[in-house]
Amino acid sequence: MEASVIQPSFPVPKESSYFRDNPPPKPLDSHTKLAKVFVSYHLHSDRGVVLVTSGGTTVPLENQTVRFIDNFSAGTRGATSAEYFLEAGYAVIFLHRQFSLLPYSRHYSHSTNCFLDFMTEGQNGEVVVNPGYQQKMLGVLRKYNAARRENKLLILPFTTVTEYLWELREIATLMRPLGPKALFYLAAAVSDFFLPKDRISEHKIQSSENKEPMANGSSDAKTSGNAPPGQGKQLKIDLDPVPKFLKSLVDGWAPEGMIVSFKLETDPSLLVSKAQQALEKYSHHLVIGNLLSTRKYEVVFVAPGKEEHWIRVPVHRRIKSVTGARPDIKAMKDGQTTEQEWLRGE
Ligand code: 9Z3
Repeated sequence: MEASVIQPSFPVPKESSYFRDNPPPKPLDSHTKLAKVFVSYHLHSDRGVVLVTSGGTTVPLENQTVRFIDNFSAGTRGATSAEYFLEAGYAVIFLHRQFSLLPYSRHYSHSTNCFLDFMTEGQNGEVVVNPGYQQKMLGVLRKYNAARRENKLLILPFTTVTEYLWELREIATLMRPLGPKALFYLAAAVSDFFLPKDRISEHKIQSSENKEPMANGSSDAKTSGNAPPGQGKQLKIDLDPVPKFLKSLVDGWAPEGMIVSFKLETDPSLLVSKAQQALEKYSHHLVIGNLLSTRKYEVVFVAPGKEEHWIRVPVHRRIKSVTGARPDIKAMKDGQTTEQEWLRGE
């Protein structure tokens, strides 16, 4: 979740107190072990290791979470980029929001076409890949198998923003021995705000009590603001700012690594200046800016001492997604590229 319009006017909590006050995710130990083995495996090879972060981060409103704040990201950028990194010879740690898109399988999931549409029944009653998809699926399958065989892809999930930050810190620290061979490609959509552990209610927030429900675990009317008469059942959410972890990443967790962050905006007039501000503030290597509405076909690279540089998908490839009617099964069987394939970056 980005918040570029309302600027917080309160002090941003320090990283150390954030990790002290917000406990680590349960699988952190097992993820750390896997990442350690993965990094050691690639440590003395020539190849770089990239941590790709991907997908949205949630902000739970209850400890036993029924409700949470989320954002739009499906993980397309991260999953697609991971494939390109693998093709370029990198080993990839793919830290992603659970159930968001994954490298390779993304070609057949989260699309308007059910994966079963890619299958058909063979002559002997066996399940086979639709002839129109054989070639492409074989290509994807080979790349996927190669990444697994060569131990080049480690997939680790997170859900909440706090889990994300714990995982990022642990993995970045483990990657430190890689020195300049470590690359951080931070495409996950990270919430700017969260509800800290000490203010989160254990149980589902109730709407039927006399006291005003609060998303901070309190039912004290003094802290709930002045609800207009008759609106006592409003839910008021009082969030804290998430610490600016990029500073910690650059200065402490991964001082020698190359760090690429993403900047998401909706207002075109803010994008480049916000990307520049991030670069000045955190002194890392590259900010890739994108707008919510055009992120599938244009991004801007902002790097220190360089002119901003736009990369755009050629217009004739874009038109397909804008004018193309939703593809029918016949067109798919004929092996034509569908709108969803275009949207997945193919
Ligand atoms: C991005 O801007 C990604 O490109 C998208 C990708 C989330 C837009 P999709 O998953 O979308 O392909 O649909 N990531 C967000 C970057 C972000 O949250 N940056 C934070 C910041 O600038 C932390 S580095 O403060």
